[in-house]
Amino acid sequence: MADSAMTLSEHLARPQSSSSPTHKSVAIVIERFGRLAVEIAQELAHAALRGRLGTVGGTNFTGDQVKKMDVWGHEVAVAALRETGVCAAVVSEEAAEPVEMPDAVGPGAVVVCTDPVDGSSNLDVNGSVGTIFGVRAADGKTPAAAAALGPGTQQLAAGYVMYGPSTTLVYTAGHGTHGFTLDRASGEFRLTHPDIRIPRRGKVYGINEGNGHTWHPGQRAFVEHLKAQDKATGRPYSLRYSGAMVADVHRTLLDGGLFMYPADWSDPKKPKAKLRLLYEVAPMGMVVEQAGGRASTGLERALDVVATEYHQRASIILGSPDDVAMADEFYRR
Ligand code: FBP
Repeated sequence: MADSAMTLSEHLARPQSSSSPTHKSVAIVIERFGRLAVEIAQELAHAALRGRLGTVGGTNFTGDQVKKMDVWGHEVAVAALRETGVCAAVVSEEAAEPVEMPDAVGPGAVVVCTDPVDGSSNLDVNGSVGTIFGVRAADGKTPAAAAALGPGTQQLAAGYVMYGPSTTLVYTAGHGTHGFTLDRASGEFRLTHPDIRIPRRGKVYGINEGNGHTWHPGQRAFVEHLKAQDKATGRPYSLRYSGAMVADVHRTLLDGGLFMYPADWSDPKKPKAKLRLLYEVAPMGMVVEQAGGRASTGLERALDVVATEYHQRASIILGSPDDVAMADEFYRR
């Protein structure tokens, strides 16, 4: 079946997508992420043989240790997006300042926010990692990257690539969420998961329980609720946590349940989140909502959070709509 399935390029070219210049650029950018994913998958498969495991030494502008694959991934992603000619700026996890691309101007120009290699802690242990992206209209802004600031509802498209046993690309351009699998022989992504619909409720939750002592009381009570024995409501839920947001979100999208990375509420006046709003939380929020799911911070809809800084952090609770609604309820108590 799959090898005759529609390719990513064919899917992006379908007539139903709007024909506005910006939407053409969205298709060009997503198609380019598809080809970039083939390159990254190849490099990941040979990283240990090419001396590309381990860190570059020192820490980056957010105090994190930087992996060699993070730096390489950033460079090839920026080069690929520049090559499209429609990308006016890139906000990347690996660059303190956005990369402006003044050659890309005009009505169709877009701004891309990306985490080129997500799940860095899995790189040296051959665990699943991913690439995440969100696309917004550049709107003639100067600097162009400023168009990335604002709520996640302004995203035109979003998606991710998961590098696991197979390489999967999932995207939404506001018309549902669709999944493709890389046919390594042809280098083409083929439609294997059309119009993904997340189950209303799940049986699995993903969270780093090691942070439990820092959680909001509502978050702690909610996780206790998920772990309580009650056959009638399908509890206890099972815990699954891969250490890479992309892998945990992908499982949640297909099987239902929850992925959560709540903020640290040790100081309730200043909750501290970990994941980044523009290139982790907002893109994944759009992907999940377009599949019938829900994405919350515990206190508000994740896509309503207004980004005022490029590397702003936000907490996230996403997944099956009934499960996320229940989490919000616990936060309100
Ligand atoms: P990066 O690896 O791109 O920095 O992403 C952050 C991340 O690795 C997520 O993919 C993952 O969900 C989370 O951090 C894991 O964090 P922790 O190790 O604290 O559980």
